[in-house]
Amino acid sequence: MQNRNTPTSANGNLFVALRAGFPQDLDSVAVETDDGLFYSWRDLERASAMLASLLGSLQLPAGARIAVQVEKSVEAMLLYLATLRAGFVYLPLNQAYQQAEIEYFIGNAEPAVVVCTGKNFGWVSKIAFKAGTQYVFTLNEDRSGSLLERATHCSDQQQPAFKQADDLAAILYTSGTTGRSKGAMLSHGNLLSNARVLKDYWGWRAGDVLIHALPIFHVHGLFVAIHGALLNGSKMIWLGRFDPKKVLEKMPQATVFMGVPTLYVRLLSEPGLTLEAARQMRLFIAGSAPLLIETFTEWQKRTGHTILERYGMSETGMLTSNPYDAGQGARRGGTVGFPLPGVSLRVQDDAGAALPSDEIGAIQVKGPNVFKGYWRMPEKTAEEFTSDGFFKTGDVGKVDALGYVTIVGRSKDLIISGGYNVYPAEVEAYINELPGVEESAVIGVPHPDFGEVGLAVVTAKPGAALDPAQIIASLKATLANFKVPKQCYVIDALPRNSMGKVQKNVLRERYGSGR
Ligand code: MCA
Ligand code: AMP
Repeated sequence: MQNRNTPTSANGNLFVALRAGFPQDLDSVAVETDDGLFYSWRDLERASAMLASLLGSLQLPAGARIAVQVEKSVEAMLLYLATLRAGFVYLPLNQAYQQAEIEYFIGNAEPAVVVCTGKNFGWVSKIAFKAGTQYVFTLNEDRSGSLLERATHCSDQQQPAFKQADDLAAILYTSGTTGRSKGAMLSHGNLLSNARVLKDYWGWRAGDVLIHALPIFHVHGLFVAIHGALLNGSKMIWLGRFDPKKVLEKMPQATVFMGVPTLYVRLLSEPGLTLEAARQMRLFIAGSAPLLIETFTEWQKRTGHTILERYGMSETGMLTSNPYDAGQGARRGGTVGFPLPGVSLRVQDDAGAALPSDEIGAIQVKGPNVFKGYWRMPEKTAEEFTSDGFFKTGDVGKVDALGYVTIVGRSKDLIISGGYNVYPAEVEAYINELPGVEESAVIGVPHPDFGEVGLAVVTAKPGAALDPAQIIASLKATLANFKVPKQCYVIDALPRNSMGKVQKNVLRERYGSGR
């Protein structure tokens, strides 16, 4: 019997598997954009080959990281495919990140190549060259920039690099509870195993068309959505940014939609969301943050469809899913369904003992989708795994007698806002650096659109006067916009317990209504 870690003679490159999903008719439409462009499957094949040829011509070291902070475009997706194809490691970065954040990622990952937008070239290239990056290319939303200019001179014939399943395909930075972000290392095998499981589990079939409305620098838009469509040879209707009206306009030509809960909330506020508008649709999938039961129920009423909620992480890809097939059970709002095939999921108490059904504890997981560790952080990696190889998700939940998993909270101090993760420790560190600030606490409070948003509570140094609006303005100048607390209060002292620890639960009670 072959262990999944045993080297094999088959090429384990994820790109090879994705390309095998392309339909026979390579001239049919693979991607249709909202600004009227059509890309055939042959275009995807040729353009990814040209970009891979370019990367291959740069004499990069094995395992080189290709860091990318660009606007969403089909070309950005092609760059991802080309990176896989050429055998390098893709490192996507949120467009909202500002200088200090980018400086950290580039300094930590030491990418050989950085691709940024033309408007950011000045400051990004300065940071990158200082960190030893060999090449900085530009790629703009309108397809201009040095990356494509160079690639047009490269061959459209390229043999995908030979990769083992365990070889690194991507690094996704996920913030740390104690400060700096950690790079989750995902292998070709991690990504492919998850994509294959989801293809079967969600019943991807011939004729499916996906509306792609998510950003492509996170697991949801980059892996779950794109891999799903490519592996199934399905056309994507590609929206540069989420716009509920555009989604509704495209819905009659589509069958599958994926979104974070905020997307569903915003769609529900459109009068055009009706049974008729959703008639062609086969499947609505939600994840990345808890879907409120009201959203789930309202969606059923308005569209006649039951949203399928699933749960995952950057470190693991998808872990659980409500069933697609009614024969396997109902899709239950408020739950994230069953562990996916191949995923072992257990709930433990603080002492490390397995808990029976319906009891709440720490969720731990194991499976071929679970990452290889945090980039250059062996100790942190070791801390996050149990001695028997389960990954500690930091999520708190339970499994009922039928096997449905419910997430009830998080042991990690994390806010999920509109599907983006915000780590209070990181934001507090920035606030604490501001003049006149003694200390701060950032908490998550409920929000009707983003689900949860950050709220900062700050104390002043003796004699200093603080202006909450000024604090927010200062943060906006340095931090990615989604991390900036929506409200700020200046108080005399933070509530503390007898151990001296800030009582965030007390602050949540006090400010939880988001007043
Ligand atoms: C924008 N803003 C936000 C957010 N997005 N604030 C908090 N949280 C956010 N998510 C800020 C803007 O900077 C602006 O601030 C103000 O809110 C209003 O912006 P708006 O124009 O409404 O925002 P938008 O451009 O429409 O973006 C909202 C969005 C976007 C479409 C919901 O946040 C989004 O695409 N979210 C999806 C994230 C995602 O893909 N997550 C998947 C992670 P100001 O007015 O002050 O300038 S993958 C994952 O979690 C795991 C693995 C999984 O299970 O999938
Ligand atoms: P990330 O670090 O961006 O990969 O975010 C992963 C986290 O998102 C998980 O650990 C969960 O806390 C949360 N998450 C993802 N999907 C769901 C869901 N369906 N319900 C509740 N939380 C979720």
